[in-house]
Formats: sequence, C-alpha cells, structure tokens
Amino acid sequence: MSDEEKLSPVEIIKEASNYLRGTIGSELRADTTHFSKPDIQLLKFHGTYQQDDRETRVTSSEGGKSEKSFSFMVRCRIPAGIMTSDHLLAYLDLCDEIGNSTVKVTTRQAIQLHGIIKSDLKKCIRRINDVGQSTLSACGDVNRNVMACPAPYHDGIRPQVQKLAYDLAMHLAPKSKAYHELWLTDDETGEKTLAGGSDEFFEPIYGKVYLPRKFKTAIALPNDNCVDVYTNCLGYIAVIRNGELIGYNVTVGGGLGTTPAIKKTAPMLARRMAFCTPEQAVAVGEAVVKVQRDFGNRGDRKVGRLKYLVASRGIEWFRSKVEEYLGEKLADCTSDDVTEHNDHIGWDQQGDGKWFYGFNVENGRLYDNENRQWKKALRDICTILKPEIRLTAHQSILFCNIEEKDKQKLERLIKGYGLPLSEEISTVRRWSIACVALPTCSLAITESERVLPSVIDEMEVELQKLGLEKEKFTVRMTGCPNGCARPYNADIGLVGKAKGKYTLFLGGTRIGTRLAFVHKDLVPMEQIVPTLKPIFTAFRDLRQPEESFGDFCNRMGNTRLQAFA
Ligand code: SRM
Ligand code: SF4
Repeated sequence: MSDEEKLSPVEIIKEASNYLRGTIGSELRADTTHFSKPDIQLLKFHGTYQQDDRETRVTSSEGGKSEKSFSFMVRCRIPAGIMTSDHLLAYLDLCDEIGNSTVKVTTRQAIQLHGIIKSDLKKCIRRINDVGQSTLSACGDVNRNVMACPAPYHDGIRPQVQKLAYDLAMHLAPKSKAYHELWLTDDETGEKTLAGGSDEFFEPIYGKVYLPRKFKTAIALPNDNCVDVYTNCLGYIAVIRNGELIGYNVTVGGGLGTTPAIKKTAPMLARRMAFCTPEQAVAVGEAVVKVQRDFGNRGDRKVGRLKYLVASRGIEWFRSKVEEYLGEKLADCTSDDVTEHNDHIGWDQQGDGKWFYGFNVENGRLYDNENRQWKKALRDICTILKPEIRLTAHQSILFCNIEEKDKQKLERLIKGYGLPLSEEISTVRRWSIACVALPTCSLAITESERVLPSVIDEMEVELQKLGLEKEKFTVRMTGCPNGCARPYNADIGLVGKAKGKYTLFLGGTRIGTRLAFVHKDLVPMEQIVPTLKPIFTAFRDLRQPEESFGDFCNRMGNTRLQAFA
C-alpha cells in the first residue's frame, strides 16, 4: 500500500465514530479528568480541545512521570463575528464561573474559553447553546468559522457578504445528531434541552469520514481584505458594479501551516479560480468541499489541507472538478482583487445615522488585573449600552449601533477601567496580533501573546526615534510555525522556532497578498528589535514615496536587508 492509500489514524477514528459520537457520551459520564485518544480527536468537531496547563505540569517523585492538569479549550462558531451583548456577557460569565477567567477573541472572529475542567464541559457547551451560540464545527476536519468583513456599514454590500458567511456556515455544518445528543440533553432523562438538531442519520455533504483536514472559508471586499482572504482554503472576493454586488471571484488553496523540517509543507496563498454569482456562491462552496473530500490526502495529515491538492493537481484540474460537481461551467474571474485592509478601529459611521466603535483588544485577550479591567468594561458596556458586538480578524471588537448621544458615555466606560481608547494606541501596536501559545497550546514552542506587548514597547521607542511612528505595517507573532496569527503574509512575521527564539519574516503586505521571506532564523526574543532597527533606518532613508515597510523589504530583497545589519 502506498503512503497515500494508507489511511492516517485519525481517518480510522472518524470512520468508526458513528458520525462523531465515538465513546464521548460514556467518557463524559465517567469520573475521570480527561478523554481517551480517539475521543480527543472527535471532540474537536464539537468545538473543544483537550489541553493541559503546561506550566502546572508536576513531576511525581515516585514514577518521575509527568502528571498533567487537564482542562478544555472551548471554541465558538460565530460567522462573520456577529453576536449580541447578551452573548458576550454569557461568555464573560462562563469564563469567570468555570473557565480560567479570561476570554480570547481569535484571529478568525471567534471566541475561545480556556481552562474548563471535564466535569464542567457539558454545562459549558449547553450554556453556550442556551444563549443561541454554538461550538459545533468550530474545530475538526470540517468547514470552520466562516469569516467575513464584520463592519456594520449599511452600504448594501456588507449585509449580503455577512449573510453569505452565515449561509455557508449553516450549509456546511455537520448534520450528525451527535452534537445535540451529547451536549444538549438532560443528564438524567436523556431528553433534549434545546429544540433543533438535524434528523439526518448521515452526512449529505461530508459522508462518514468528513474532510481529510480542517477547512477554512472567508469573504472579502476589494477595498477591505480585513479577513485575509488569500490565507483560506476557500475565499470569495466581492465583485461590485455601480454599487451592486454582482458576484464573487472565488479563490482556493490558501493555508499557512507548515513544518519547517518537512520540505513538502509550506505556507501558500490561495489561487484565483473562477467567478460565481451570489446565487451560485453556496453551491460552489459545497462543490469545493466535495472535491477536497474525495481527492484530498487522507494518508498524511501533514499534506491533507486543500492547498496541497490544488498545488499538486493544478488550478485548472481543480476548477474542472468543481464544475463537474457543481454541474455547470463557471465564468473566469474578473480583474477585481483586494486592494486595501481596513481594521475598522476607532469611530465610524454606519450609514443609518448611528456609529460603531472599533475597540482594539491587545492580542484579543480579555482579563481583569489591577491596571486594566477589560471584562468589567465590557460588562458595563454590554449592560448599559447593549451594542451589537462584532469581532474582527485582528482579534478586536466592534461596538455597533451607538447613538451620537452615547459616544462619550462609551469612551468614559472604556477609560474608567484603565483601558486605552483605540486612538491612544500606537499604530504599530494597533496593527499587531499574536496567537495564544503558552501556557495552553500544546504545540507552542515559544511564548507569543504574553511577550508581544513588550516587543512592541521596544519597537515603539525605535520607531518614534526614527520618526516612523505613524507607519502602518502588520506585526504578527506565533509560538510555533503553524501560523495561527497569520505571520507568513505580514510585513513583519515572528514565528517561534526554538525556546525563546523566533524566525523573523519580512516582506509581506498589510493587505495579505504576498508571502514574506525568512530574513533571519533563531533570533532571540531580546534581539528582535535590535535586528529590525537598521532595517527601519534604511526604510526611512531609502524608501520610495508612499512605499510601505513590507514593499520596501520586498524591493530590497534579503541580501540587501542583511547588508544593512
Ligand atoms: Fe490555529 C492548531 C489556536 C487560527 C493554523 N490553533 C491550533 C491549536 C488548536 C493547537 C492544537 O492543535 O492543539 C491552537 C489552540 C491554542 C489554544 O490554547 O487556544 C490554535 N488558531 C488558534 C487561534 C485561537 C489563535 C489565536 O490566538 O487567535 C485561532 C483560532 C481561530 C478560530 O477561531 O477558528 C487560530 N490557526 C489559525 C490560523 C489563522 C486563520 O485561520 O486565519 C491558522 C493559519 C491558517 C491555516 O489554517 O493555514 C492556524 N492552527 C493552525 C495549524 C496549522 C494547520 C496546517 O495546515 O498545518 C494548527 C495545527 C494543526 O492543525 O495541525 C493549529
Ligand atoms: Fe499554538 Fe502554534 Fe497556533 Fe500559536 S501558532 S496557537 S503556538 S499552534
């Protein structure tokens, strides 16, 4: 049997799971702290990861064995990041009552809770559903949270794009009843606690073994690629004529995860495939999913993502397969492409007489300490002003539907809890994001969200000295090469490679259309800013008019950049 024919162990687990059930039900009832290996894989489809706090691992004196302090990360599916104040209040309550008292706004416009112990897991997922949110398919080998520009503009386009995110999320969600059976039933009677759930006994789109790997979808606008569309398996770029949405240029095969030691893996930007009308968009998405389902690599999860299928078979082959599954030919892409990235931070008008405020949350982490009370501020804002809440792909929050008369009140609530207004944050901090990494992420090699703020502190000083403090460029840090904060197409990417050391990438773009290159490997954290300093200086002195930092690095090329050092 060739490598491709031999199924990976996760395939066997999915096949035997009876549509995502496995033995999760009985293991949930057992008086244990954690699940068995097969169920850990299946739990992901239900929106939860078994983790352990890597800092509280203790070594028993007898066996010398590591005993883990198990807990669960629970991720919610929030298409286009759109939710209500009541939803956010429910997450804040849950994190305080049964989580680690923090909430993470993710790079895919979703919410994560950490530190849920096994005996609270069912309660956690049920309460999320009770308020009308879901964790189903937030993780696992299925279509994940669908991203779309969250800005609440009444422009006739955004609402359609956001609705498509919702429609795709619902259409591509698993139909197995397992989710309802396991999480939304009474422990004693087994009765459903919440109406809904499909009556299907099979998966019409996915089949028994779901997809070979995770699958990600995003929808962008030409003047606003705030979702980083080219890093997704499936992307839609709105095509607008005379103010009307006439369709989408569909992209396929983006994805950033890589294992540097395995040469066949690499970050890739998506390719432009074909044009579809708004009416075709969901069916085209389904066809793309089905082609990956049937032709994606199920033998080696390292190359199971759609990007490897598109790269190995070619975009023409892929498009013809999609057309075959769709049952019709698609038109070619128009020339429309993404040209800007709006992070939606600060005040902006919605176009209906109301305002929204983009609130920059540093690395998406909501917590309270003696200096800053993110959670208290959000509780007050959500209780007093009740804005609609929208999450951005840069880990931040939009407060929507704010009346003119309430603008100052909102600002006072933010300032009252020691938090900076978005306008008070430096440009470089505003455009920086970091992944979770330590202590919860089992794959983390280095710190990320806990150390990026201090790296940015140093960067602010140098940029100020050079008069570059107003320059807009993205800085993205991750604790390992998986790329959860999308470092590989940023102006500056910092990727954890060895303890306390990072690979420094340069030359991407703020609009996400170009991959960065490795400038220097294994840079100790304290050397990051000193390494960048001569390049910032050269940028100030040698840049062309209006040239961005990423474009400058790309034009110079790495040999010249290294010479500046
Ligand atoms: Fe991610 C795995 C966190 C967005 C690529 N990611 C993980 C896990 C679940 C670690 C694990 O497998 O045990 C991390 C959980 C850490 C924790 O303690 O919470 C994790 N990923 C995150 C989040 C929370 C980062 C953040 O700080 O915001 C993001 C959650 C998004 C969401 O709401 O769904 C997150 N992950 C991403 C992105 C960015 C994106 O999708 O726009 C990427 C790069 C794009 C891509 O998918 O290619 C990304 N995560 C990965 C990979 C590499 C996948 C690959 O193709 O190789 C892994 C590991 C894997 O799948 O094997 C991973
Ligand atoms: Fe964990 Fe690596 Fe993702 Fe960071 S990039 S959250 S360290 S998997």
